[in-house]
Amino acid sequence: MRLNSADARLKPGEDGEHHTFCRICEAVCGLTATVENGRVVKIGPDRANPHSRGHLCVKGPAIKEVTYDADRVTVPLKNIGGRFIRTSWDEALDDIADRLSAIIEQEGGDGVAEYLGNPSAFSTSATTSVRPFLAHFGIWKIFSAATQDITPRMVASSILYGSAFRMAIPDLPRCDFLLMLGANPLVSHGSILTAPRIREDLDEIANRGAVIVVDPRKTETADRYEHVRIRPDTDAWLLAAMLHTLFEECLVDQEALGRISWGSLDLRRAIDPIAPEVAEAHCGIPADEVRMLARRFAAAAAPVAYGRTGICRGRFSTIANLLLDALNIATGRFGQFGGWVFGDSPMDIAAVRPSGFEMRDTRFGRRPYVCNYLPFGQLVEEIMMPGKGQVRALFVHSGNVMLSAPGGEKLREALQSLDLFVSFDLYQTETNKFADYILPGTTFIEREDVPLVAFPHAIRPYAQYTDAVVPPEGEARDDHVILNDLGQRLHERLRARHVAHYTHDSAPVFNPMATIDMLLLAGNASDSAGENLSIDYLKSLPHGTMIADNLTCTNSIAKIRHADGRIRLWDETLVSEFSRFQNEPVPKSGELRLFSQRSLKSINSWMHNVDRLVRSQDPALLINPVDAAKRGLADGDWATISTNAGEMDATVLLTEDVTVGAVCFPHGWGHAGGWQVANRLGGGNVNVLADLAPGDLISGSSFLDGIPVSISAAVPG
Ligand SMILES: Nc1nc2c(c(=O)[nH]1)N[C@H]1C(S)=C(S)[C@@H](COP(=O)(O)OP(=O)(O)OC[C@H]3O[C@@H](n4cnc5c(=O)[nH]c(N)nc54)[C@H](O)[C@@H]3O)O[C@H]1N2
Ligand SMILES: Nc1nc2c(c(=O)[nH]1)N[C@H]1C(S)=C(S)[C@@H](COP(=O)(O)OP(=O)(O)OC[C@H]3O[C@@H](n4cnc5c(=O)[nH]c(N)nc54)[C@H](O)[C@@H]3O)O[C@H]1N2
Ligand code: SF4
Ligand SMILES: [Mo]
Repeated sequence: MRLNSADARLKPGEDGEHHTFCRICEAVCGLTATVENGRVVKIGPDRANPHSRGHLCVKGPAIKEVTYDADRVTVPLKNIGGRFIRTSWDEALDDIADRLSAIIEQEGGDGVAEYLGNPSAFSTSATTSVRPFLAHFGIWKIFSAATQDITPRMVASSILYGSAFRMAIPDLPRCDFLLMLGANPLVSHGSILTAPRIREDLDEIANRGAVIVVDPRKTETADRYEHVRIRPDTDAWLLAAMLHTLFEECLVDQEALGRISWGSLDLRRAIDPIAPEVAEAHCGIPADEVRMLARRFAAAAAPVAYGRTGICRGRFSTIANLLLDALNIATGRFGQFGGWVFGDSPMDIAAVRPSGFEMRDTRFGRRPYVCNYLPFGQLVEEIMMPGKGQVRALFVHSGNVMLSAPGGEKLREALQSLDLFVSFDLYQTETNKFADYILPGTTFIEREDVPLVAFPHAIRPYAQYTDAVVPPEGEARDDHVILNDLGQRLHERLRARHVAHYTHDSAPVFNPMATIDMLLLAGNASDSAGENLSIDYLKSLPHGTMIADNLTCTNSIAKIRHADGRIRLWDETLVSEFSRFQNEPVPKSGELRLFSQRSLKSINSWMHNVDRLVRSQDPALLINPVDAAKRGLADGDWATISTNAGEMDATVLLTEDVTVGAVCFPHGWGHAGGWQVANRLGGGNVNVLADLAPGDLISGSSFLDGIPVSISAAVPG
């Protein structure tokens, strides 16, 4: 029965308990926010939310402190000679439209670039407006956090399934053996995997069988289950050798391979040289252990392998992701209960989008263009290299590239040389301090939304609508509201200037919830009560609704986007990548490789201005005592870490948690923006050590995990 209680819901800012959901990470936990006198006074779990059932972490409630932070930018700011001065929306948008229209008149969309930061993926306002806005004005040079965390996965999916947006997930509730590479869900709460109570799911799998975590560090997740130590950036060898063993020992499901895929012979040939002994030399995992792992995987009743960012930031990440899927496919686990499956999204965008992977002609030659994202390093080239099509204007939507992406000084120089740099953010950051304008955005409790990121990858599909809990602070505006306004002004100027290549009759108009409603209608999904999903229906259910208790799983094969409906385990584009892989020399003895770490109270480079989250955080370089002793380093010493790209100092923390030959430091630190608490914190910007050149060549993703570093004792300071 449809409840028509939409009108009974609290309006934004109305006193009482508002039910909403967190949009910091992919778990999208249900939250209850108490409003008194128009302000949020408390945020706690929404125990009646059927999806998270009361789960939350320390970060969700802290959005209250972010929303009311004295350092937050809540009015449009204009940079005048290095100082940010308050301006009006009208003045800011008029000036931006004037300058942008001049650039577009000269260079077309080629003269403008966009960087989409991580939080934009968690905002329906942003996801339904930014890309269409760019497309409307012919802007195609898009950069994104995706090249720092997922494009190799997307390229592998595009090859395998015909769509970069088809990313399979492990059916956790029904598997009994989970092999997990490069993921730490007890801290990250899952990525490309929405399961807010994931610890319970993993505990149950461990009880039924095993959870095995392959990671260079004994992470919080590895510590709770079985841990296999690996040298950073070598997962492709482990997976290749596991597959090698399965083929050699006739443990593959030939029937399933023949029925649902093409190319297994080519793939088998490509991994043939990678015996477990070869993997041992690269990964540091004994060959017998590699064989045992393969046999255990094949012998389990319902095994599945899953990997995340730790296999997306190296030099062979597309291969690693492809082989991960191949392991699932070759053992007959694709599209099976407890196996490797596509989620049941209520709106299937992947079904209508193109494959999402192409090589695109740019003024620097052909470059990977993955879901319309160019390799990050190209942003610096585009800005710095004079000539036709030079990027002179940049938009950044909720991104902090100075800390989150490679580049360091070169990137700073590029940002400073732009003619127009407009940032959409909540704060004055290390990045937008070089901007001409900072346009204040809303925090997630100030906007209406649906949990878009959770739709395709939820283990137990669910949907929810939330209104804003409170109206925006100051003059903050949603992204689509800003772009509607800017789009109108830009449209008028381009028409007035008679810009030949601008042919639109009207400005673009964005209405996020109308778009989502249309997509839900097209998706024709209903919830477990049998009601068709629509925004109106979701409005009547303040705690959200389960679409189903479990995934369908067996519909996965029908979701393959290749015309013949079969998986491609091989593609011509892989030939050169595999030859690079096969010819890669074994790591030099004594080599140290740097990789990343996340912590529970931190989210990438932000939320570091919330004192109660950061008080206890003091980022340090984790190093194994064996490696520390060779360099004469003791606990608490200062060390200098250097690479061919840069140098940074850090205190060292000796721990056997980190495998010998590897060191670990979290990203997102080294603050020097307009956030006063964050600026006082320790820790340096680890990404000054990363090179602008991509690591994984086929996807163009950045090389952030497994960077060879040298470490020596430093002078304190
Ligand atoms: N070495 C290394 N580097 C990494 C990683 C790593 O593991 N190691 N991880 C990578 C990953 S996975 C990611 S996703 C990227 C993240 O990289 P980015 O997306 O570039 O940066 P964030 O640190 O998430 O910064 C988000 C910015 O958005 C602002 N913001 C937050 N919420 C909102 C909002 O609602 N509206 C607006 N307008 N602004 C908002 C914040 O103030 C902040 O300035 O970093 C990557 N970089
Ligand atoms: N608390 C918290 N939660 C977050 C975030 C956060 O900053 N803080 N960020 C969010 C974002 S943007 C993302 S993308 C997700 C990421 O979600 P996850 O990928 O689950 O989280 P990470 O902690 O990055 O896990 C990557 C793991 O890979 C390991 N690793 C590094 N290099 C290698 C390697 O070469 N091989 C293998 N096998 N492992 C390797 C690291 O030690 C780490 O444990 O987390 C999200 N959730
Ligand atoms: S786990 Fe993620 S979604 Fe849940 S409260 Fe924490 S940050 Fe928010
Ligand atoms: Mo990410």
